[in-house]
Amino acid sequence: MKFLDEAKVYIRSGDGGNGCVAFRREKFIEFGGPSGGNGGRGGDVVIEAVDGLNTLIDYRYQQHFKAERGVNGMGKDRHGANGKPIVLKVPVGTQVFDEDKETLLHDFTTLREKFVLAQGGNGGFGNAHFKSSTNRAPRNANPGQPGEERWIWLRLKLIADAGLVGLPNAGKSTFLAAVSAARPKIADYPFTTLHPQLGVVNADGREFVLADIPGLIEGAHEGAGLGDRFLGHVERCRVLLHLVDATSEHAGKAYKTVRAELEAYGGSLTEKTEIVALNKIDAVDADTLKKQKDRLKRAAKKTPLLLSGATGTGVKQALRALADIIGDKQVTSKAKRAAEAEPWTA
Ligand SMILES: Nc1nc2c(ncn2[C@@H]2O[C@H](COP(=O)(O)OP(=O)(O)OP(=O)(O)O)[C@@H](O)[C@H]2O)c(=O)[nH]1
Ligand SMILES: [Mg+2]
Repeated sequence: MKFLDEAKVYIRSGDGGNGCVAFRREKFIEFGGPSGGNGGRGGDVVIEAVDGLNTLIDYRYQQHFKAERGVNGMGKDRHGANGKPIVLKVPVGTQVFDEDKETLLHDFTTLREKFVLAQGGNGGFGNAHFKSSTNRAPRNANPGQPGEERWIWLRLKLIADAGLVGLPNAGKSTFLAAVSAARPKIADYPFTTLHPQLGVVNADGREFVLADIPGLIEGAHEGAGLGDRFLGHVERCRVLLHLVDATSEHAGKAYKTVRAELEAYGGSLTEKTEIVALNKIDAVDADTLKKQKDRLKRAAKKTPLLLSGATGTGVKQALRALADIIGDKQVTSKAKRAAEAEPWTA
């Protein structure tokens, strides 16, 4: 498995160190007084969005993360050291959910963002702390407070501006390869693409990130094919490019199948702006093309673009249409590197 977009992780912050009960004992010094130091604070569990990561694969190998405990206080007024925090590193686009998988604890959208998942326990006071004018030899100290423990879910959602959807074999990966430096696997069988792939597109100087996801089939929301779990990756897109294969049996039905799956997935996918394109127009004769175009137009209730990812026909227009919706923005060099650094192959 090369790609992991979900992981369950156990975290525990450090317990606080105990306070200490001690008295100063030295030759020639009578009643040296209390000298028990405080316990150190336990370490926090922190989670941070870092550069250069694009999968949660690391969490396949390690699922338990514990921060250090605070050191106990000691005699001679020595305080215990604080426990070291532990930092979980995740890619930008990661969402942190509670154990129920529903309560969103944090959504990482920018680089170097940090979030404290669990605070370390406070250290206990040593008996020196309790010294007062009325109690000059206290014999009590506090225990350190326990750290917090919990299970959390990490879920990665790609941050792309535009997303490619369609049935398997519609030519999505071919399109991505034609318009970006990404080199997705392309073949004439369904489910060639097993995990999402990003590419940076340059449309007349306007740049955006395009995501190619595995094809959808009827029943994907019930797990058919590769299911619809990858649709999470297009949830944040501004616009969808829906490719329909002109060589398929019925372009209108193909379109509707995918729309039904987008609908069943929920979220706001069906409310997103959609650009519909009839793809592989180089592979059909003029009659079939007209027939398929009409069917698609009727199903989508708008005129589809005519496209061939293989020969390049209509590709520029499609990119322009996407860029018009996305608007002006520049893809940062970091996002570019992340997108094109052979994502998903850890
Ligand atoms: N003639 C023609 N063939 C195309 C075109 N685009 C893609 N193909 C072919 O169609 C087949 C499927 O292409 P892919 O790009 O792998 O399709 P996909 O939508 O990514 O498929 P999955 O990853 O399985 O969902 C390959 O054999 C491509 O060579 C096109 O514009 N014209
Ligand atoms: Mg593909």
